[in-house]
Amino acid sequence: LEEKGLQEISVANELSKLNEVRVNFLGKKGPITEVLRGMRDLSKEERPKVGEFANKVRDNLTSKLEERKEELAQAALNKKLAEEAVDVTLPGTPMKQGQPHVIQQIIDNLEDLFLGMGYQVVEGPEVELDRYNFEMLNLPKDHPARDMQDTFYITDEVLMRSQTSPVQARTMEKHDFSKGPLKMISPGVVYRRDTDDATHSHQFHQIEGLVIDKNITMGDLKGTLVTLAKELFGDRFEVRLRPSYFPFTEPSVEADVTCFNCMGKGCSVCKSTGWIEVLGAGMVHPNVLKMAGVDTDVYGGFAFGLGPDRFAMLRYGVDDIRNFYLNDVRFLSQFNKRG
Ligand code: FA5
Repeated sequence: LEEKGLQEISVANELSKLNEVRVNFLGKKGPITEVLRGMRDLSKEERPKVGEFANKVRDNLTSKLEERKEELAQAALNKKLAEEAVDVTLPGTPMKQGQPHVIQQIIDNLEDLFLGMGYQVVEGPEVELDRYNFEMLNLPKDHPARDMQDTFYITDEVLMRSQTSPVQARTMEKHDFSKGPLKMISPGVVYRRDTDDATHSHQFHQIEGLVIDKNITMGDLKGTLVTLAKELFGDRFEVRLRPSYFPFTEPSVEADVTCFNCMGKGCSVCKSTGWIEVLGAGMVHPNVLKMAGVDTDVYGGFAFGLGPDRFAMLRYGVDDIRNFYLNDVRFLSQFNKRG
């Protein structure tokens, strides 16, 4: 019986089979239990001998069962580990990589350029006070030029900024000129009640630029704008400065770049002018400097505000600004620098 039990234990190759063997041999209805139960019919002399023998067989089978159980558990674990092993030499599954939005790429590019020229990058709030968005920029409450930027008002005094120029006013006000000149750019989102069309969006980006120092001239402004245009477009496009009007600069200019769509011939994108307006600029108005507490006998400066959305259109030949805001990955992934 013992031998048969041991034999069955050694060939049981699954835990369930092993359990069957245990029930068959050691269970309540098994032969060993039966022998132990039959002891009362034995004589006094036989009882201890048979008892001892039966117990030995039971203990032996029990310990072998335990051993085999361990073995099977170990084998199952080994099998599982082998199955789950990762073959590190197999090629991986390619993962789609995201990238900054194309307009952010233009902003990053310009930030790098201006940081290299010693400018600092400053951010300002999108929900702005009328005071910074208009008043400190030489646009008192009833100034007719406020109509140039149709603005989303939240209350009489609070609005969605219509330009990044309020960051100029905020930064000038805080700057300590005894520590050196002020050179800053400020990228960000601005809002206007403009009707959306191919070149206008009600929410778009601007980058403000401001330099305040001694002996700043219009020549410094022009040099800076040409450097900027060359960086983004290379020599393919022409830049022209046109006299313009902004309440916060005097004199003021607007810069146009050759229309990418018709290369200057005139088409629907540029409304037949051959040019696309990309920025406004000028020499900072003395009133603006004075309101920010800058000594106009010593300091002067230039400022510009450009539209990265329009720059992105020009650089990549995108004929409708609204494409940038639809968030269609098929469109946006064309501008994946990582390929
Ligand atoms: C301004 O906003 C002035 N703050 C710029 C400035 C700064 C002038 C400092 C002088 C000194 P303007 O309204 O022209 O100016 O807008 C500047 C640029 O923003 C435009 O040249 C154009 O590129 C872009 N822009 C204006 N309106 C829209 C619009 N609705 N959608 C997309 N881009 C726009």
